Amino acid sequence: MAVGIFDSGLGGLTVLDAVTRRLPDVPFVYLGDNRNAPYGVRSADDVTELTKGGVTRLWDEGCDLVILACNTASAAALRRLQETWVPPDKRVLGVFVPLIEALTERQWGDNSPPREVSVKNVALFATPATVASRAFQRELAFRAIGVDVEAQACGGVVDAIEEGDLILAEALVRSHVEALLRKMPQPEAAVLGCTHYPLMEQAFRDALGPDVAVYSQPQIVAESLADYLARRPEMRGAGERPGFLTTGDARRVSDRAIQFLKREIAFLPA
Ligand code: DGN
Repeated sequence: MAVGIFDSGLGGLTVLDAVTRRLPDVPFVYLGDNRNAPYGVRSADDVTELTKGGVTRLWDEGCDLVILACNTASAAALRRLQETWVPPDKRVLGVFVPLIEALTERQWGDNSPPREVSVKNVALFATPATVASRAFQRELAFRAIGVDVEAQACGGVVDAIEEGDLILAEALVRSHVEALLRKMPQPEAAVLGCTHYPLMEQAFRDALGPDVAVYSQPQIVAESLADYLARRPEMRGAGERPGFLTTGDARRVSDRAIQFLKREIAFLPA
């Protein structure tokens, strides 16, 4: 048994990297749906069906706990799957709740009443699909957390990173941040709500300036997962090495993975 990490492609490796550093004894299986990436431009129904396929594949690998590293999948599919599809002996968790808990200093599964939130104006940067879903705002409202969110759909950034054009990615980040700041001149916090944006974290920080607290998902998800597994040790898994699966061309995906993980890994066909 291992913990599964699902993503639309390679971006979720930023999350895998952080969780394997934080939890070196926990075995992980990573599945990238590279054949169907990117998810950011697909319909919610489409993303939900693809996510079901990926999660089922990870369950077949013995991963009773699956983390949706992909924000687009978390936004479009997670709540629907949790409510109607995930059987009681399995868990599927996403990446929004840890972010919200980090913003409000609460923990996964903590049902205490909301505390006073120290930030009031939050900027959300994400793919067009994630922004259109309003899932982040829905999860905040569900927890009765009164925060003003201004969202910016960062078209083009994922594609530029995937193509290795970091100059273009940085220019796009700057222009998306400027667009956001025109709508919300003084955010106290900025949430990077896409697997790829940790690679552009410095560009976001530079464009936002020193007064904005930047919430980047990988470390936040790793801390939340460590806390969750401390409370649910039966979900940890044991004894297997991390594995990398892809629905795409395994050799090509392995070649591109180094950009995200900074070390060589070999993907196997899912
Ligand atoms: N993994 C996606 C996300 O976090 O939203 C980004 C890549 C994509 O499928 N658009």
